[in-house]
Amino acid sequence: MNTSAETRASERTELLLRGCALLGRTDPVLADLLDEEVGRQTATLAMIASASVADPSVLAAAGSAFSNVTAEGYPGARYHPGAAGFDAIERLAVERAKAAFGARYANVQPHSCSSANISVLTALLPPGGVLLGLDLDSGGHLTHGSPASLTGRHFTAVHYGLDADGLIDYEGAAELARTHRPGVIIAGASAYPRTIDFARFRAIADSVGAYLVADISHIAGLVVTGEHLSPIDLAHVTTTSTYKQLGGPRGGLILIGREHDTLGPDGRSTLAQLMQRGVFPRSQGTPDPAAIAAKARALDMVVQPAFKETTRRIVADAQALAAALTARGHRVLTGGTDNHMVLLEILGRGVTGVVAERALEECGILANRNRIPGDVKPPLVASGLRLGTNVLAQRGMGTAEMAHCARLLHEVLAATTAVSDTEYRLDPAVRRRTRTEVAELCGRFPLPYYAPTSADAETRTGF
Ligand code: DSN
Repeated sequence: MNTSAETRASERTELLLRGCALLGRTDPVLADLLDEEVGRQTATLAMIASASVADPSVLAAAGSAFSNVTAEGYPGARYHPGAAGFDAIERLAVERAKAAFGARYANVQPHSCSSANISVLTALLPPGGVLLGLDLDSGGHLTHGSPASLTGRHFTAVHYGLDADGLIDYEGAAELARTHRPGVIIAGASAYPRTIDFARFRAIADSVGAYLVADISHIAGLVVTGEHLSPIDLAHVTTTSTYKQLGGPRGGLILIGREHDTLGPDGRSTLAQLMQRGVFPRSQGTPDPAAIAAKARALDMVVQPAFKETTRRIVADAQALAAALTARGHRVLTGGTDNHMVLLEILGRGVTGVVAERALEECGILANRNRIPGDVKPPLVASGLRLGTNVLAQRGMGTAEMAHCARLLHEVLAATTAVSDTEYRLDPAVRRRTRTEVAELCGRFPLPYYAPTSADAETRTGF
């Protein structure tokens, strides 16, 4: 770093430190809540499949003075002055997104993957146009045409599901495509533990002249490192969130590979041009420059060798966790996993998903209830439990620790007695013992860089 870069870095650091000090002095209530959250996260065994932990450098970028910049439009074509610095940040984030995913086009402005999906769908479909996506109860996402979402109300949504083995019913999807002639097919899931065959989806889309949109929010990290086959050149458009597996801030991306200059449905604009307009001005106004800076930081981290190691561990850990739970008599949907996710049918053990979730949380373990195919319980109750290994792998836990985690999960569930769909009794001795073991495990595998003394974390970063 030269002297002027050092001065700027120290100004930025001083600003963050002054902000923290001011917050503590002038708003202790809020400061306490923020402090408690760091403590909670460091001491909790998070198995939320849609979560990862952002490196503190990502948090620092997200908390930068770029938060003060208002600039609609795109680099070099803004609707406000004062955006030269933001232009450079956005160009950097776009280049890093393209490099990480091997894409030819990237839009880094979506505030989330839900916003990205809405932008893409409104760019490719007319109001009322037909959309074919995975059913929510089969593991799909709200923005894949659920009636509860704008995407299910504004478009005509048709849904494919799973076969008897719990795998995506590609034949059924092809049949639905022939019958309903969708303009867009979405391949992607929020609760699906197996590899998604994007090539097969592309063949289905081509057979009916539909655009294929791949939503890789849950598996984006695995796609970057090749642990899951990439849809970038198979789909017409790919979307992802940046926080689920990329260790980034809240946000989304739109990516296009070889189809970037393919003409869209209007026959005049390329897909890349349609996506640019689909985000701004059609579905979003001002982008969030600080979040885009944080995306740039995360996108640089995911191309480092340490992240490749982390994603290998994510998959190996999930497979070990699934095997250990199966050995303890749990019903793992599809019999295992190819990604970071393990889905359990839990109602058969006499407790609902929400009861399992709450009992585990009391013990310091986070996993969320999830509806499963044929679920007889409402979404807030659910019959399944979804586990994920992103954060465990970020902590550096390996397959040996997964046997330990499986035992903890099993013991808590075995000590939980349902009183109703939402109420339960948990053996206090098991609660105490599990909390102690969770604290010990979290202490041995700290969140990298979150604890000032975790020097050994330096050797096993990944985010
Ligand atoms: N889509 C939700 C999930 O999968 O948990 C939130 O990110």
